[in-house]
Amino acid sequence: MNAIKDAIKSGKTVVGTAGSPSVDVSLLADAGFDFVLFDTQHSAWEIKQLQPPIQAMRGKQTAPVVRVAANEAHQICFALDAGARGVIIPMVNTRAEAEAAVRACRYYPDGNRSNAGVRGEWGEFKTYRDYMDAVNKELLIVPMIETNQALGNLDAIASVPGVDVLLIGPSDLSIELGVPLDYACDTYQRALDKIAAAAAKHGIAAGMYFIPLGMDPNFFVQKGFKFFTMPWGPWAQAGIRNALAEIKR
Ligand code: 3PY
Ligand code: MG
Repeated sequence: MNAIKDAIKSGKTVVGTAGSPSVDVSLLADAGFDFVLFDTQHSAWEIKQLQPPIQAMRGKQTAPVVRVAANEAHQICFALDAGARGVIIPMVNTRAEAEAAVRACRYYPDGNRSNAGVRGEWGEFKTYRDYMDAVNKELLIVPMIETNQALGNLDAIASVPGVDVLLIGPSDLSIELGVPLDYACDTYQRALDKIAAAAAKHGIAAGMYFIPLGMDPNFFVQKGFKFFTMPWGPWAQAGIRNALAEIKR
């Protein structure tokens, strides 16, 4: 029903990439990423313009995942009505905030998602209630851990039913820790280990929103992280360079 949720539940590593309004996201979906990210917090995507690009991914294995700009029910509702298969929620700092995010993702009786008969790209269902039940159960819900407050509430956040991943906001977390963008220092590494341990303890995944420049993704894989985004540009350029070199050799 939702391949990315199934992958996370079965302990697989998932890798996505950020789409942008100037690129046909179906090209990225066809390249084999587990998800394409629509970031409405820190990129040019507008939450109300996501339906056409998400529709363009219809029938593909790659999941559309939306980062909302804030932990607000109406933002989450826009993302889900557009057809997101996963939602990333920034700055989730407490159990109550995690619970509010999960409630906003789910229809009654599991939550308070508003319903106006708009539904995203989740395939065919016999009845509307079947769609509601499927999304309630199958949506991937990803709160971001990027503050000292969240670091102090890891168990409380990770134990909220419905939370699938603890996703680190690498730069905000480094700023909060007083080591801005110093991803290699001990303070930062200790925080990463604490988050990975909390996720493992509660049987969910830990993730890095991006891999800091110059760091090896495998370093994070070895620490137990399972959810990443990688920039597709350098990989595409490398592939094109190689193909050109083959022709021109
Ligand atoms: C962070 O680094 O804090 C993020 O949220 C990534 O965009
Ligand atoms: Mg952030």
